[in-house]
Amino acid sequence: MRIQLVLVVILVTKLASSATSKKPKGVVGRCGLDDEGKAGLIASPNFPHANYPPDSVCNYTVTVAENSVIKFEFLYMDMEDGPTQKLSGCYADYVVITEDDNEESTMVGNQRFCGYDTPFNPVLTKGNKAYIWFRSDDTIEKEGFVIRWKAVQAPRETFACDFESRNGYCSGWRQLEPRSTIRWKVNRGQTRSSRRHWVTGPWYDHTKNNIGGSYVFAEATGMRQGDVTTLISPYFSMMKTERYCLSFWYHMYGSGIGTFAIYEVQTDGAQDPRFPLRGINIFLEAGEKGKSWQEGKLTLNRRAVPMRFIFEATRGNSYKGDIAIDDITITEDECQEPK
Ligand SMILES: [Ca+2]
Ligand SMILES: [Ca+2]
Repeated sequence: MRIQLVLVVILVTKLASSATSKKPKGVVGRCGLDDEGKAGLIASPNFPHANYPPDSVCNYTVTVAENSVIKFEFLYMDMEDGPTQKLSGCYADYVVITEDDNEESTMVGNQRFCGYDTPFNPVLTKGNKAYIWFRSDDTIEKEGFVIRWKAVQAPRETFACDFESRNGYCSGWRQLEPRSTIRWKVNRGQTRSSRRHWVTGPWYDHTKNNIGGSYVFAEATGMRQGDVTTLISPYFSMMKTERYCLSFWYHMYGSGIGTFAIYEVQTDGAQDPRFPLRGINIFLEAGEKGKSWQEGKLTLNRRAVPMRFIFEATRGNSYKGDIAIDDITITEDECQEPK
């Protein structure tokens, strides 16, 4: 308790003070700027000589090369504080970054930026153009802000999933119905319903083929016949080449195995993956397939919009029906037949 009190005192002292970080040198702020290239600095009007004026409305744009995205870092912040820096906060003086020429559109980093010091993590755009909006109200002016922008390579798609990450599902993969009690479960070794006699599920995962490797499975125990469990992939852009190969390993061992299906979901708004409409069925297997992992490969054509994939298991007629999947990838070519 005493430690907490000391911490509160320190925090209050920090909030009450002005900016403590070092003022960046060599940058002169102005109201509005169209910047382009690989990197640069944006500072508020009058920086570093005087406070920004009241009632400022300044718009800046940054454009970088087509295949890059923009990283923004807050090098210096000394602005009128708001009650909170989240969504509705920072209503006095603030900076907002958007990717549309509209201050009300989705904010990069999901917040307005204001206040003292630089408590903000760097933020990243999804595209190669950004709009920066600075506003001040009619009272209390401060030294202002300095933001560094930099063109960086767009992050690689993280579609591939071997279920070996510490969080189980790979980044961007999730249960389609998050509140459902029926789930794809991360597991190592045999499934619970198979520990004593191997009657369902895999012995080991596919990636490592040992007790250290993980996979996910739809546990039949506790489900009723016909219950479904769904895993949805992150967005995947299929506009680069004419053909793609979706490859995955699945395991369907047990006398009560149900069905395993894959659906392709368009993300242009025509089909909303949050609703039961599953998109287009591109793969379907039913019944037992033996004790070994099976390889599934699907050649897919170029698509005009990013796609997501839903992996769905439907429970069969008994608990001896654990369906498992592992090692999902997409490669930029049509599927090759095994040699
Ligand atoms: Ca103000
Ligand atoms: Ca694995």
